[in-house]
Amino acid sequence: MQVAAPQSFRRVLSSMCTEPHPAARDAAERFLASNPGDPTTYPAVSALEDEAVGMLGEMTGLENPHGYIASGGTEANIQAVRSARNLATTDTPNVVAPKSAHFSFQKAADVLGVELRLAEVDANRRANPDSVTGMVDEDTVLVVGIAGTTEYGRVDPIPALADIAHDAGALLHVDAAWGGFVLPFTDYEWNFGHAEVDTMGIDPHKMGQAAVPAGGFLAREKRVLDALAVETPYLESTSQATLTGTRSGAGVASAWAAMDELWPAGYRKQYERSQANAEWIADAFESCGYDVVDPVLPLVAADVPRETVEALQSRGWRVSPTGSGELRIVCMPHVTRSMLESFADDLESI
Ligand code: 0PR
Repeated sequence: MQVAAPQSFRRVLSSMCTEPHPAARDAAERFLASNPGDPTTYPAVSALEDEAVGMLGEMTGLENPHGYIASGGTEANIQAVRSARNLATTDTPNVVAPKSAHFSFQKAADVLGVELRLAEVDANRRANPDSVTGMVDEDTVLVVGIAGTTEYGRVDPIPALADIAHDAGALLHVDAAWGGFVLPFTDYEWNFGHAEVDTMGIDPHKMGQAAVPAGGFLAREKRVLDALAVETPYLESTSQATLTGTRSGAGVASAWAAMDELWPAGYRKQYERSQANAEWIADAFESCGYDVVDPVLPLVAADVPRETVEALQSRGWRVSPTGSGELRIVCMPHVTRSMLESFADDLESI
């Protein structure tokens, strides 16, 4: 039987997935059949998971992290909401997040029976602290800040949001699913060392160059992770804090291998390459006469008309729009300068 070939990354410009690092691919293949959800039966992958969480802690300014390798940013966001809800006493919990938050918070609110309040963003597309303050009340269990938004790569004012959350008796969650592997090389204040962040999502399977599925959920305090744990009577281990039960050892092992290989020098080099590419393609859009949203992280949005986007798509470019219709290019590791040059040639000729 002929197995279908996977999608090539040669023309993929808007995805947040990428070609895994060769060491990560190799590790994923070797640990495919192990299940970190059952750590006493599969201790080798479980030990790798502990080390991977330790490395994520190092990257995010947290000395003694509590967490695990999740299936991705969606699971981390659901778990942040779930933990905050479980720790609170209100019967009518709400979560306040900026409008720029990823749609996974809608899923979290839906499955957990929590009200989601969406605050305004400012002219620079960052969460507006005044708007957040206006929405927080005694039933607020969690405030969310995004460190690298899905559509524009913006970093919210995390220290200010942490103050607002804690003044209201709520927790502060940072969604660094995409930004977490580039932000260590910038001057932004986004991590556990910069502010009183309680939980964070950070995805090795995005800029971290691990194989899918590899997300990260981190908590500063053990009690916050423990608020997620259920008893597991028929396993040798006694409790489980993850949302999934059986999960792939591939994600865990590949996250470990990618970070072992690339943190910090390899990630720094990748950030510099990606950021330079983002600035290059932003200039190319501008010289074609399009308005560009300044790439503060390696993600560019340009106001390109729909017909042009469709013409690019029909030439094989995998490009998707933002909610307001801009064409979005995410400078992931597989997005090379020569790919962008050939894209810019097509853009110009259209
Ligand atoms: N938080 C942020 C800030 C994100 O950008 C994303 C995903 C998530 C959470 C959710 O992460 P998971 O998808 O890992 O659960 N943002 C991209 C999006 O939804 C994900 C994506 C990835 C889209 C690859 C397309 C694609 O080909 O747009």
